Formats: sequence, structure tokens, C-alpha cells
Amino acid sequence: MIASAAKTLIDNQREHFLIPADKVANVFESNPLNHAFLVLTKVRYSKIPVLDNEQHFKGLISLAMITDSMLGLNGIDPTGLSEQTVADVMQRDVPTVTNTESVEELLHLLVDQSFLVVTDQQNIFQGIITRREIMKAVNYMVHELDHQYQIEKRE
Ligand code: 2BA
Repeated sequence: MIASAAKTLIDNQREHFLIPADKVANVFESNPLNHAFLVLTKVRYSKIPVLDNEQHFKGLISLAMITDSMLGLNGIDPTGLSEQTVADVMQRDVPTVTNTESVEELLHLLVDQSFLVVTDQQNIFQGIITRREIMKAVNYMVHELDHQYQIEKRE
């Protein structure tokens, strides 16, 4: 359990947790791999969400997944990039959240993942919760704790 004062202060920042879908770089599962390669190179994020044409969340793709698909017996061969699609190499088993989870649960999940994918009940992509936004809320909490609460050490 996290202290209730800390939880309240972090929860005050809840409206900032979500980076909305229209601000998140993404590719479609039907896109050729050379398109995804260019997008990932240009946006400079290491891993981004994959969607279908109706904005359903389908998985994640990273540059490493693409370069792995280029590895052949004679080194790197990029010629197959236009024939393969994002769906061929993306990671599919990705847990999602709904942004209704407790702060404690989000903190726990962000230990192992640098961002969490947020979907609605129909699996429509809503955006992401990043470590960065949560760290900003934690930073706010550690600065405000002393201002808003009187904390005494238990004997
Ligand atoms: P990474 O790409 O590995 O980025 C790790 C951290 O490096 C980011 O943490 C951010 O602080 C910084 N960073 C990397 N590329 C950046 C860029 N182009 N502009 C600004 N800062 C950049 P977080 O912000 O906590 O993001 C965690 C992860 O969430 C990122 O991991 C990335 O995979 C994903 N992500 C974040 N914002 C995204 C967006 N707008 N579109 C797509 N994916 C995003």
C-alpha cells in the first residue's frame, strides 16, 4: 500500500497521465515494414503502438523487431522490407490498461514497461501513459508532501 497522502497528491495529477492518441506516433498493421522503419527512425521513439484501420490497438513495433527481420545468413538484407508488413513482425501479447487503475497499479506496471497502452472497452486506442508523465506526478508529490501535510515520524 502507498501512503494515502502520497496517493492523493499523485492522483491530483491524473488528468496529465494520458498522452492522447492523436499525439502518439503509430503505424498500421497493414503498413509495409519499410514505412514503419522510416517512421521509427524519424520520431526517434524506440517502440510505438500498432493499430488497425478502425483504431483498434493491435500490438507494438520497435526498430529492433524490424532489423531482426532483416538478418540473414550474409548479414543485413533490407530488400524484403517492402514485401513484409508490420503485422508480420510486431509484438502482439501486450497488456493494456484503461486509465482507471489505481496509482499503485500503474506505478507497479511502469517498473517493467516504459509506457502503458490505454484502450477503451472496445479495444479502441486512447493513448499512452508514459514513465515520464508519472515521474512528473511523483516529483510533484515529493515537493508538495511537506507543504500540504504535517508528517511526523512514528516512534
Ligand atoms: P523511448 O523511446 O525509449 O524513450 C525513453 C525516454 O526518452 C522517453 O521517456 C523520453 O523521456 C525520452 N525521449 C525519447 N525519444 C523522445 C522524443 N522523440 N521526444 C522527446 N523525448 C524523447 P517517456 O516520455 O517516458 O516515454 C516512454 C516510452 O513511451 C518511449 O520510450 C516510447 O517508446 C513511448 N512514447 C513516448 N511518447 C511517445 C509518442 N508521442 N509517440 C509514440 N511513442 C511514445
